[in-house]
Order: sequence, then structure tokens, then C-alpha cells
Amino acid sequence: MPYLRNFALFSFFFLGLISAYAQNTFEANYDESKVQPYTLPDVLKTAANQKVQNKTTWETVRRPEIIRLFEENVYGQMPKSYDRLTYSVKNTNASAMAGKATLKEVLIEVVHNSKPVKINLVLFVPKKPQKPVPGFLLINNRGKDNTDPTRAHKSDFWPAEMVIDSGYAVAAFHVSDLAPDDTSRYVNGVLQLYPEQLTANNGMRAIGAWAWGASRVLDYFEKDADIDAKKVAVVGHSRGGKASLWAAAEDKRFAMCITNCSGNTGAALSRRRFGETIRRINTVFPHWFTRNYKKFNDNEDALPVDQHMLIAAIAPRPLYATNASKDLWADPRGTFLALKNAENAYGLYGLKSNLPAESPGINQPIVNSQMGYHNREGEHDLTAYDWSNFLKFARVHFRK
Ligand code: GTR
Repeated sequence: MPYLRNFALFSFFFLGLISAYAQNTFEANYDESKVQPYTLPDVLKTAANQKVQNKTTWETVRRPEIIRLFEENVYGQMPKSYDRLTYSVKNTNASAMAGKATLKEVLIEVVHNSKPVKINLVLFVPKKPQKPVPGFLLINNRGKDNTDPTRAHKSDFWPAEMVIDSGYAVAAFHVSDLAPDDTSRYVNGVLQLYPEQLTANNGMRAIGAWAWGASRVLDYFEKDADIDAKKVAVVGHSRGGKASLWAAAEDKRFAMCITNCSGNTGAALSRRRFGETIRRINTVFPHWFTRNYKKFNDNEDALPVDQHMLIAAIAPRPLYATNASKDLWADPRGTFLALKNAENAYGLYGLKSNLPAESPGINQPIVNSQMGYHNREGEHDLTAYDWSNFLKFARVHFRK
């Protein structure tokens, strides 16, 4: 009997340990009063402890430092060259969307080290006499049916008709062309071209590969006379929104960045540990970020960056971030605070963000501002409401 009792006690203790471990590891905090005090790294202080006072020091010293820190610790190195980029238009329809647009399905092939990666781009260009036109490029992390070129299937995730009606081009590619979103198959794409990334502790993984892909599409846009490549917004939702931020930070040619419900290691501050945490994201999605990033599991304060610095690296270009009221996992308040803490970088360019001191209420978009924001009523998603505000934001900024 004592043996049984000891066994029961032991099991009780052991199960308790496991559940405490699970709680510590994965149970998310959704209680604002439990957010522990934290100190964010100073956007405007260089590694040599120099205060950045003007945009020259920002552009030549601090911004490159910030990009390097994100490469080293979070998203990984970004390959700087490739051997060849070619493209072919596989299909066109000059009277798409009841004659409102031209469809182009473009196959972009990038070759490096004799290995190819193929990006399938779906592009609609509005039928209007003034060309080139500004455009929106979605990094599609959901089903390919969301970007159906035939328009037999329509989806608010990519409401192409709405964008065309506003006079902009609209394009999308699927993340699986660059790196399948899977813990083992992610290597079957861009990483075949740059195998050194796989062995490096700061090698890029899937999110880096998707951002790299967005830049290759921009390389193509520069050759397409219909598109004003100097006015392209890169758009992403959630994991795609992490990639749209990284693409815009790495590639200054993106004129605008839109990051929808991007949450942890997207637009939300990691140090708040509200909703998803670094440990959770590295554990469930080990194929998204560098090996180095794993050092910061339960160790956010040791990170030399936080996500406000990624937003700062996009300055002075317009950036729009969103959340959804029921998507606490992506930390709406932490996203708003990241934007607020990036204001000083925009300030170096004399740009005011016009964001209020505190998060605006639900469904109160702020578009007349270099950094825009809304918290939509509802769930984690990319919806027609979100897009309608991206279009308003573009109307303000692409007109300039
Ligand atoms: C979740 C993940 C988030 C976000 C989301 C999505 O499972 O924890 O970071 O990326 O998926 O992409 O919808």
C-alpha cells in the first residue's frame, strides 16, 4: 500500500510539473495588469552610444545597425545577389473583370548556383489610360484559391476587384513558391539556391525566403511598363505580415508597407509577452526564424532589438498596421505601442505620425498619418474592411 501511495504522490507531483511547464511555456497572458515592466532598446542610440540627431546619422549608422541586428538575431541574412532573373507571361486576358482590368499570369524564374526558384505571380492591372499605376502586392500565406486568376472564386482576403476599382494594380504570389510553410519542407525553395543559409546560425528560414520573394517580384515590376515600381505597397496577413514588414525593412524600394494582424515577431512588441511569445513561436514554427532566435525563448530582454525598431527601419515610408479586437494572440495594444515607439525615427524626417497617445477605439482607422493603424472589430483575418482602409491610406500617400 505505501508503495501505491508513493506512486500516486509521485504521479501527482510529476503531472503537476508537466502542467506547470506547459503553462510556463505556452499559456498566453491576456491580462494587461500582468504585463511586467520592460525597457525597450533605444531606437535612436547607436551601438557606440551616440544619440542620433539627424537623418544622415540614421541612414548611414543606426538604420544599417538595426537591419544587421534583425538579420543576425531574428530573420536571418538576406542573400544580396542572384545570377539571373527571367520572366514570361503565361496567360493574359485583356478583358478580365468584365473589361475593367488586364490579367497577367507571370512566371518569374530566379536562378542562382544553377538552381532555379519559380514564382507564380497573378497580376491585374486596371484599364485606364494613365500608366504606369501604383500597386499592391500580397504575400499569400493562405489557400491559392484566394487569388484565383479566373475570378470564379472571390475572396475578401484578396478583394482584387475592389483594388482595381480604386485605380491600383493588384498582385499576389504564394509563399509555397519560395518556402513551403512546413517544418521540414521549407528547405524546398529559395534555400536550395543558398544552401549556406541552412548551416549558418544567422541563416534565413521561411519568413526570410518569403520576404526575398517579394523583392524578386519588385525586380519584375521594375521591368513591367504598366506598374509604377516606385509606388508598390507590400501587404501581408499574420505570418505573411511578418514577412511584409521584413521585406519593407530590407528593401527600401517598397514604397509602402501593410502589416495585418502580424503579432509576435511582426508588428507587436515581444517584451510585453502578451499573447504569443517568442518561445511559443520558435517551438511551433521552428522553420520561420534563425537558429539564433531560439536563444531568446523566455529571454526577450536579452534581445538587442524589439519590433518597434523594425518599424523604425521602414521610416520615412508610410506604414499601416492593423489588429482585430478578438485577436488578443496578436497583441493589439503591443502593436500600437510598437508604432508609437517608432515615431522618433519618422520624426528625423520631420514627419508626424498623427497617432493618438493611446490606442484608438475599435473600428476607428487612422489613415491621415505616416504611420496608420486600425483595430477592426472581429477575429484574426484579412477582410474587405481592412482592404478598404489600405486603399484610403494609399489614396493619402500615393498621391504625394
Ligand atoms: C499562428 C501563429 C501566429 C500567426 C498565425 C497566422 O498560429 O502563432 O504567429 O502567424 O498563425 O499566420 O495566421
